[in-house]
Amino acid sequence: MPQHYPPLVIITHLLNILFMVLLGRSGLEVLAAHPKLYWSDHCPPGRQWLRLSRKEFGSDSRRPWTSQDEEESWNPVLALPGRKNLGLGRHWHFLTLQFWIATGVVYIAFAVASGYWRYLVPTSWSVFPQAVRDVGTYLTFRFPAQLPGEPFNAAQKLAYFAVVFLLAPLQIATGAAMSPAVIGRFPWYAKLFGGKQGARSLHFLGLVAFAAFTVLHTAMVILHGLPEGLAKILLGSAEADHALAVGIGLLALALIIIVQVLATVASLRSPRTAERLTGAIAGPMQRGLSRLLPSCQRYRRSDISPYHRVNGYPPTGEEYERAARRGSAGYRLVVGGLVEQPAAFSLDELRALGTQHQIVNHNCIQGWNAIAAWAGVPVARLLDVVRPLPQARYAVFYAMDDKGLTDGREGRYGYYYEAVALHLLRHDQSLLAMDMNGGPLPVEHGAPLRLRVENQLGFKMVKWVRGIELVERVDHIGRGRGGFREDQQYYANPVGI
Ligand SMILES: Nc1nc2c(c(=O)[nH]1)N[C@H]1C(S)=C(S)[C@@H](COP(=O)(O)O)O[C@H]1N2
Ligand SMILES: [Mo]
Repeated sequence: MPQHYPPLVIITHLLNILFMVLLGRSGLEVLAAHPKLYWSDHCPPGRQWLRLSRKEFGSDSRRPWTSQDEEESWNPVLALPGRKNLGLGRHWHFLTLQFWIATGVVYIAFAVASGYWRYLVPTSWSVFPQAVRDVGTYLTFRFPAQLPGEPFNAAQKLAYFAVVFLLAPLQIATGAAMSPAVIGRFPWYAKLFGGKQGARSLHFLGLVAFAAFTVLHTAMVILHGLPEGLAKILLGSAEADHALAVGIGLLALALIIIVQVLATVASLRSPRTAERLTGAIAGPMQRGLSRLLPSCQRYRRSDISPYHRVNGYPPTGEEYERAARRGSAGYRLVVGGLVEQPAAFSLDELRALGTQHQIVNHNCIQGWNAIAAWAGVPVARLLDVVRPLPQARYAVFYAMDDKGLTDGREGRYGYYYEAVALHLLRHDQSLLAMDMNGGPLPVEHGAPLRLRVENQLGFKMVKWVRGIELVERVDHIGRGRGGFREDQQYYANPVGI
């Protein structure tokens, strides 16, 4: 039988606490961006099963609202980094996720190799009735006996088994079921959890279960006698120096808290630097998923959501009003930059390139989704006409909404734009849409023309497109991060998760 508390188990346990706290706090930041949970993939406004916000918006609301108005600002003690920083919260979440999984893999590999797994995995049915009796014993304020030759009693063994082998994998599985690239490529996968919103709800309940386990587990360790416990775990014997053991324990706790404070303060004070550092580690995963998993969604007409949220207020201002008065007949899509054949297209000319129809799931970065039918011209057809030069790597989609006018109170400014890698635009379901749900594209959803890239998050799908520029690099455009939301909200580009 292996040693009861091998050093590797202790080290991975401490790292696990650190990463779980980072994951939990950054997860709350993500939740704050849309603090509502549903069981239905239509996210019907007002029909959530949980709302962690006082603000109420209904589908019949009389004043115009967009999904960004639903976002909440949560306290930086609770959320990482707090104060409406969805972009950075996501970077922290995906960065930590990789370290957390790596720690888990090391732990499991060690448990299997050393035989330690026998302490965690019930190998006989008798553990179950014994665990029930153990809980009864706990309820009479006594401690149940350990299993013979093992460090835990039956109730502990089952609880630890459930956390390591059920709860942790469930969190990973439901997390993946929220990725637009994963569910764009494998729509059946989200359905395993009752859709993306089912996965999102379960992911939140998983967090609650982790938190409940942590509170109970810590309370038990303290009740069992913290100094002896720590001496046994950290120094190998209950008789070892208690003061030393408690000292080491406090040091570990202090380190965990210091990391939280540093991560939070750095993110709030120097968001651009924090974005560059965390994004460097979280980015490859986003890029890989975006590249490898093109969307092939085929929902049915009956799947179309009765209500499709809007994000981004429609353009205002003189220039737009003048254009709107001319109507779609006067509209020209200008395509230029690194192309052999710069051109301007009317909507009819675009239609003449050949249209395509798709019923797909729209995933907003904030957390809501909705299913709609879109029709328009595949971007690949347009690229075939203008013929990008070999050095062109991105297409930049420029929009007509000046955020200083439409979203100014959030401190945002400049025209909306997004750069999308050319290889993503060549995917089958990358579309310049002119129709939605069988009718002309409504103004709030991007009339006369909006982009659809179905394995990405919603913010890449520029509405009210007025021009496209092909470029090799994006660092000279806006603040140089590849899009309005990347520049001003620290989102990632591309976004496969
Ligand atoms: N021009 C422009 N395009 C935009 C936005 C915007 O604010 N301006 N918001 C984006 C975001 S964050 C999302 S989720 C989708 C929302 O599309 P919808 O309003 O049709 O639901 O549009 C994207 N395209
Ligand atoms: Mo969004």
